[in-house]
Amino acid sequence: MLNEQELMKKQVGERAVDFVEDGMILGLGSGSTAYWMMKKLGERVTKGLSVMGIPTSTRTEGWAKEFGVPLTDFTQVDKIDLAIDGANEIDENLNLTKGGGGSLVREKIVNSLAEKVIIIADKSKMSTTLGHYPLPIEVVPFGMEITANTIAKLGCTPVLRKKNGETYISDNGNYILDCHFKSIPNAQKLHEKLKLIVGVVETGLFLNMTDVVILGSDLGLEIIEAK
Ligand code: A5P
Repeated sequence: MLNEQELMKKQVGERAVDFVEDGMILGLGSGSTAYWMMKKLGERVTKGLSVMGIPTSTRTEGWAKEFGVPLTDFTQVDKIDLAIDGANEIDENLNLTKGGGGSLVREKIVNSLAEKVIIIADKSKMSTTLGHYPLPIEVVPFGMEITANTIAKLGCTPVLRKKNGETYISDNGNYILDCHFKSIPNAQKLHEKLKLIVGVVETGLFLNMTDVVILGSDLGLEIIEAK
């Protein structure tokens, strides 16, 4: 039996699959909400839907194989019709913090190429201003200490992500620094400053990229379109 939050994730994940049309090239997001989207997508494929997907993590790639969703890659396609992905925090303008699961670089490559981006999440992820969720920043392992010190000067204490007691390694072979800025009033400016730091690969700020958010709450599903 699913708890209330898991049920919400399932509902928003499945609802997003209604937006998928035959022949589409899909961006397949990562995370526990995207899991439900993948499962439903697999059911539709079994019933005859013809789509190809690009997974944003090795985990999602595994689900695609498990549920029978055909995969492709950037040697075969140069555009994506629709990306469906989760988020860690969503502000009023549908700007996001992502990367809680460590897949921010691949997610950003895929989502920025997509003609339409749908974000699936439960209501607890909404906030007026980003910053409640520590910002994941992917960095090159070499010189990571120096990169972290430079990031800290922008107003946070970077924490090197660990998993099972070991330093977490992203699908791209990099490290992730979780950076709690407390409040990010100007996400664009912060993103630009971070990208200028040598050693920073990508930030978890996904700005002006989202077209639709499907939000789950105890009152049901809400579909929010970007202004
Ligand atoms: C993965 O790196 C993230 O960007 C996920 O999309 C995000 O963490 C949402 O995951 P959940 O659906 O598990 O909350």
